[in-house]
Amino acid sequence: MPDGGQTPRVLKVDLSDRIATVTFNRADKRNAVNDSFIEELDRFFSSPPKNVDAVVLAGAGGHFCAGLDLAEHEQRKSIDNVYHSRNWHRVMDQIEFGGLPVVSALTGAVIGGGLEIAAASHVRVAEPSVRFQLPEGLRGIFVGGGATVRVGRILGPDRLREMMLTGRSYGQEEGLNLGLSHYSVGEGQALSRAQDLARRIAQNAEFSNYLMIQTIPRVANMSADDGLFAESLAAAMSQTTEGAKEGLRAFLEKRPPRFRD
Ligand code: 1HE
Repeated sequence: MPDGGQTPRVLKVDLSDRIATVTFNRADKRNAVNDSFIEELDRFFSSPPKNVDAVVLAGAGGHFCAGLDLAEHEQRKSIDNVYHSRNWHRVMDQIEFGGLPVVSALTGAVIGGGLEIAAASHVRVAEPSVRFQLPEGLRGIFVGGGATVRVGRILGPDRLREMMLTGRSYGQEEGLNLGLSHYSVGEGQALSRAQDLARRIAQNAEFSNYLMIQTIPRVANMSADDGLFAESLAAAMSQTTEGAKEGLRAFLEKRPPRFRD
C-alpha cells in the first residue's frame, strides 16, 4: 500500500468479525482502475491480513467500478500492452485463487475491468442500480483482464460475443438470470447482504472453502474422467481434516459445528 497515510489509498480496508471489507475509493472517477488500484489489489490479495476468513468488495459513491482508467491509460508498444494485460490476469487470479472467499456488492457501473473483477469474485450481490457492460468495442480496444475466460464461463462464448459486439448493458434482473449476479437486493442493501453472506461462508470449515474455490473451476477445465478423479482426491483430503471431525461430530451431537476459535 502507499506510504504512511500521505498518499490517499485507492482501497479502504475495514476489518470486522474476521471479514475484510475492501472498498474501491475513487468515487470521483467512478472507481476506474489505474495502476495504483491494481497494485493495491495485488498487495491485499497476495498477503491478506492473517485474521480474515472472507473478503467483501464494494465501490464507494454508488458505483462498483467503471473499468480501466481511460484517462491514465498510457499509449504503449504492443508488447507492453500484453504485459499490462498479463499483470491484470495475475491480480484477478489472486482474487479468484488467493484462498479467501470473496463476495462482491455490486452497484451502478460494473463495467469493463469492473465486470472482470466481479467475475473473479465467488459470490455476487446486485442492487437495482447495477449496470453490467463490456464497452471495449466502443473504446476501440478489447477486454484484457480475463473477461474472455471468466465472463465467458458465466455467459458462454456466444452471449459474451454478442454482448461485446453490441455494447449492450444488462440490469439487475437480467444479470441475475444470466448468472452475472447470484442475489438481487433493494437499493442500499448490497453491502450488508454481502457482509452477511461473507460471515455465513466464514462459518464453514476453512479447508472445505479452500477446496470449493480451488477445485470447482479447475475441474471445469478437465475431462469428466480427470475431473472425477480430482474430486475423489479432494474429498479424501477433506475427510482427514480436523474440520471433518468437528463437522461430523457436531451433526451427531445435534449442535452447530464450530470450525474456528
Ligand atoms: C472515468 C472512467 C474511466 C468515469 N476512466 N475516468 N470503462 C468505460 O468505458 C466506462 C466509462 N465510464 C462511463 O461510462 C461513465 O462514466 C459511468 C457510466 C461509469 C458513470 O457515468 P456518470 O454520468 O455517473 O459519471 P461521469 O460524469 O461519466 O464520470 C465522472 C468522472 O469519472 C469523469 O471525470 P471528470 O474529471 O470529468 O469529473 C469521468 O471522466 C470519470 N470516469 N469512468 C477514466 N473508465 C484490462 S482491460 C479492461 C478494459 C476496460 O475496462 S474498458 C471499459 C472502460
